[in-house]
Amino acid sequence: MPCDCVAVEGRAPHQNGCKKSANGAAAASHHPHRKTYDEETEGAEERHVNDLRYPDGSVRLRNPHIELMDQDILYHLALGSGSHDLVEMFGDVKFVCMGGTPKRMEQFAHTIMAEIGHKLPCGTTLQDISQFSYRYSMYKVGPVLSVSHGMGIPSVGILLHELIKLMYHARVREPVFFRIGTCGGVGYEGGTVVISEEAVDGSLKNALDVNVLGNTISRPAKLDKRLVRELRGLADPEDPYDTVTGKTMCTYDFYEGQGRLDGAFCEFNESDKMEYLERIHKAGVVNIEMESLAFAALTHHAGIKAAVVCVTLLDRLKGDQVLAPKEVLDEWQQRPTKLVCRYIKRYLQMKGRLSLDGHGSIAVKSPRRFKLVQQESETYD
Ligand code: R2B
Ligand code: URA
Repeated sequence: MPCDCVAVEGRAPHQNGCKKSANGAAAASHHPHRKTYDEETEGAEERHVNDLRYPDGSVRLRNPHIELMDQDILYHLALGSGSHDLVEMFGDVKFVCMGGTPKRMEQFAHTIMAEIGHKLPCGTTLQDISQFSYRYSMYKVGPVLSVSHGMGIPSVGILLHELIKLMYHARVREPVFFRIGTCGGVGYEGGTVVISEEAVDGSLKNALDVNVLGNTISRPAKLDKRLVRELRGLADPEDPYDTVTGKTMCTYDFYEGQGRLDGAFCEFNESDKMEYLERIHKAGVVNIEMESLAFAALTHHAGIKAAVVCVTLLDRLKGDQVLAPKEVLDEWQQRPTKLVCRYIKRYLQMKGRLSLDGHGSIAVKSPRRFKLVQQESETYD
């Protein structure tokens, strides 16, 4: 039965609230079953991604229920499609950058603001958009969202469901997701930057197993190969550290799950541990962390380009404990950030959207006089 829905700006009809697709048949005619995509080539990858987008490049949800809902509350982000104008608030987003802690992602927001010359209106500051969720924090700097994801697959999984829906509600076109994080190196010393080629679980399986209604679904944990190459190409030979690519092992635990001998429990010995680490190293694993499997699997399932860039905090072939001093760890954690900033800057430069005439809410005319005024102000009680 034909309906009277109208496609808006290249998007298919039935997206926000049209009830005519409420019966399965009508919904299926607008959301035909997507082919499975265990194809190997990049061409197939591109087709997979295109299949999951509307003609204007915006994110298509693989869930027929959402468009039938009166409103969609993104509970852990303290946002909702009925309460917030998500197109107005987030429609211009291009990059969604995620990392573990709220503090680090607030810092990232300030860094990217300086890097891309984004100006806030005078007298205003960055605000945590999700502060009332008390779960994740989120900052927006022009086309960049900076969001904390917490620790582990369940935490990043919940966030990704809501961020992918946010992209859909906000009609964001061709977003790119980054995870910027920390990890243990396998054969790489602390401070090495690792760009993940793909994510594997503790038994080297390149898929995320999700238990749905009592059944296990395996979702391929693939990352965008071209994005890996582009990021690799942005590593500066002058950088005083190595930037490498390889497989990332993602585990459900930091201690026993990563073969550490220093957890509260341990039922294996040093040689069992080394045999395992050598085996995964030979299989191409270069680092171990705790989110990449869900990050790769859910972004791939949504047809969203994504990359994982981490810095190693130690070489797991040499030990278990993170021993580097705090200042050193802080500097190391800037390294993946730098690479992602270079990527975002280069993209905006190519699009002619980079403004380098200031940042924050203050425009400086003369740095020397600016400093003098600041110093003078500080001397008054
Ligand atoms: C890296 O560091 C955290 C564990 O310390 C975890 O979130 C991860 O992936
Ligand atoms: N994060 C991890 O998950 N593992 C490490 O060894 C270091 C950081």
